Amino acid sequence: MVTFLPSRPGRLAEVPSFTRTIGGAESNVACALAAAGHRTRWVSRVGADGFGDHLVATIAAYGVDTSAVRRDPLRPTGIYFRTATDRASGTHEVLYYRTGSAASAMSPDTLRPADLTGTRVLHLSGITAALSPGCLDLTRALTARRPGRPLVSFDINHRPGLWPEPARARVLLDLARGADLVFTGEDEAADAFGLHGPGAIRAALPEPEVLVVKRGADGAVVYAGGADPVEVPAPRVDVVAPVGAGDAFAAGFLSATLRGLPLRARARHGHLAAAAALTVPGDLAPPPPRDRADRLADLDDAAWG
Ligand code: KDG
Repeated sequence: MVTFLPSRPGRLAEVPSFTRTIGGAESNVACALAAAGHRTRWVSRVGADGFGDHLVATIAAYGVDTSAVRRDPLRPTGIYFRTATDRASGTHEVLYYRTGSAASAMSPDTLRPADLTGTRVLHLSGITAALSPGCLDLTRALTARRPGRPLVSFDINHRPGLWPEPARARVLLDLARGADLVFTGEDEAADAFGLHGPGAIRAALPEPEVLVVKRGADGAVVYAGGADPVEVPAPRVDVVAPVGAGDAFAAGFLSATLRGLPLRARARHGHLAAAAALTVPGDLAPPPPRDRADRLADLDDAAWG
């Protein structure tokens, strides 16, 4: 999506002007992974409009392969506006203009399992599933277990504003059950599913081999198979805006997964990438250089606590 960031703090009704940038959970992950040196492809639909031109050009400039992005002459590129985060409450307002967007017209034809030959990781999120029945069918088809598929990563990304039906909790849980690696926030799981605490979340989601429960400043709890959960503290940062930090975490975790790093190091790379995103107003921040991130991820637990 094209994203509009406010020129100053305040309610949407009061902000006089906005700056255009880019956002969108899956493209954020693709950009961050490309910036971290991985070969990445983003599959989506945008309008045959100037916003679509900007979005595709900006994402391609990160090094992401956008050759599978189709332009829809009939539907517009999705956009959204948001306010600056209110420091006292940690909240921000979001206004989406994406009903009937080009991306909402995606369907299982957009990406067939056969198109994934040679792909190591497929990253999906609950946001795409929320966009339309066709997008939900696409997400269902891609999370369906089948032999030889890539590692399927799924970020719950619960957005009640996009998806008001009460059925969304069950649908989101079913999608997550089909994935190999699932990311969720602890608060998000409480809001979406009424599940309180990492243990309850794991009990409801035993299928994914790896489950990451993010706890904001309190770090993350990572479950892998039947092993005891691993708690990984987060570095302390002065938060400018939380939006995009979850995507950055997923990208850092996936990057370390692709590099075959151990579980704790994966979560630490997730935290380091998220810390970078937390300190900028937009969704995307350049991830720390790999050698520096590796040195930080290798520090003793005491330095991370
Ligand atoms: O994770 C960040 C996303 O929430 C943001 O870029 C916008 O994709 C978005 C959404 O639908 O909320």
